[in-house]
Amino acid sequence: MNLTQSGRRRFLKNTAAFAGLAAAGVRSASGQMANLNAPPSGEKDLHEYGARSHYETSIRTGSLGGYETTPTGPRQRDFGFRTPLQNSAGIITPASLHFIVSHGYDPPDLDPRHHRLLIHGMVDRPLTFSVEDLLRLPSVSRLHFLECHGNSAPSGAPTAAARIAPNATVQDTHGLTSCSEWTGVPLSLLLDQVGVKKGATWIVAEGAEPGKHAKSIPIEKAADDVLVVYSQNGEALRPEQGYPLRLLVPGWQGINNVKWLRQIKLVDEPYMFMMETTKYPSVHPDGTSRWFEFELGAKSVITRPSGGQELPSRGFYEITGLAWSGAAAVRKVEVSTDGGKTWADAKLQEPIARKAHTRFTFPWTWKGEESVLQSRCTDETGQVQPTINVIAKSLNIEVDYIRKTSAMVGDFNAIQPWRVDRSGRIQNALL
Ligand SMILES: Nc1nc2c(c(=O)[nH]1)N[C@H]1C(S)=C(S)[C@@H](COP(=O)(O)O)O[C@H]1N2
Ligand SMILES: [Mo]
Repeated sequence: MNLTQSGRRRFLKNTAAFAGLAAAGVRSASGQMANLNAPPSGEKDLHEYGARSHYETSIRTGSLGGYETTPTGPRQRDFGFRTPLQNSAGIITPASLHFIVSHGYDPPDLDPRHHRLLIHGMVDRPLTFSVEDLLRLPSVSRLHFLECHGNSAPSGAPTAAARIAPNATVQDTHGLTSCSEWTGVPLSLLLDQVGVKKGATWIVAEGAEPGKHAKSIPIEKAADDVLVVYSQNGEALRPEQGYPLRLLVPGWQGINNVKWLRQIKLVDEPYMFMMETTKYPSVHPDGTSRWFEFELGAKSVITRPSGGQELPSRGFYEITGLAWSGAAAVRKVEVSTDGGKTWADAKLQEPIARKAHTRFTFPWTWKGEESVLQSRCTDETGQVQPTINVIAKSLNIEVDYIRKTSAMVGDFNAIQPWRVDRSGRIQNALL
């Protein structure tokens, strides 16, 4: 059976609420305009699709995966690139600099004319949606951050070394978070279309790359604020971010936000995929691990001045950074310039959106003394960003274990201290 064809017909038939739309869909005009100022052949016309000034050099840093040797044989490494937060302004991350975590694969080359999203399992009517089908449905645009829950963890060999080194930058420590305006269709609307059967308690979402990244998500969340997204910051998703469709699961660990989304199945239990059971959960010294933790905690970091930078002279500096929480909006950010002895409220910039980065600023005059700069986020639910010592205590582990373990201590949202020495050099002072 050709699911695509029949699914599409069913979609059109069952979409009673939107029956006024012509079956042919709305197409954009594709007429080519003659370019009177075409550059000599071989040269790019930067007016057709913009590029930044060649003086701007800020880039993602990371690794392309490949293989690494482990005691149990070769292992495919993750494909990970970090956002240069030290140069960030406001709260939107340009798509070109959005962080990337992909489990070993380049983005698959998916043609949006042929790509389909299938929603099936414990439903009344399984349906398939093309991108064009989704574009006809009521859309929403929302500001949300994404964050890999390994972000800022000072554990997990071999890459942790770079994150806890004294010369680590905020890109090294916190670069696995970014924030965008995402546009798409609420998943709840699609679930209404397929009709959720009683007893369906989870969804499992799967991507279209060779490794078929998949994730189990409780149905309450799926029906709450999850989006099926096709746009990022006003244009189509980038291939690295899941073109042409991804799941956006606000405030929850990055791993839930399935890219290159091709099917959602409604089921009555989590599917225990490799990534959610063995690879991603934090492992404790006693061998236990934490499964199915979803929501990211309250977190913040000073992005400027920050690790690896240098204050050229004494005098005034605006301290600035980002704060966010997976639970709610940011209520308050406090800044300390004396190693945590005293704290004062930072100013929060508008807009302050739920489950989005919030920009804070704090005026500071450096008189040449050694200083430790840090920020502390409180969200609307009252969660306060903890110190590394408080985290270790709550997990019943030693700070030293966090530093030395090759397992990842994820969801690590500790306060990040940056030490300014008398010469103005700034270093990572977490450990
Ligand atoms: N299909 C697919 N989706 C995926 C992944 C993946 O490897 N494949 N990685 C997940 C992880 S672990 C994270 S942190 C986020 C990262 O999203 P980004 O690459 O758009 O920043 O995507 C998630 N979705
Ligand atoms: Mo991740």
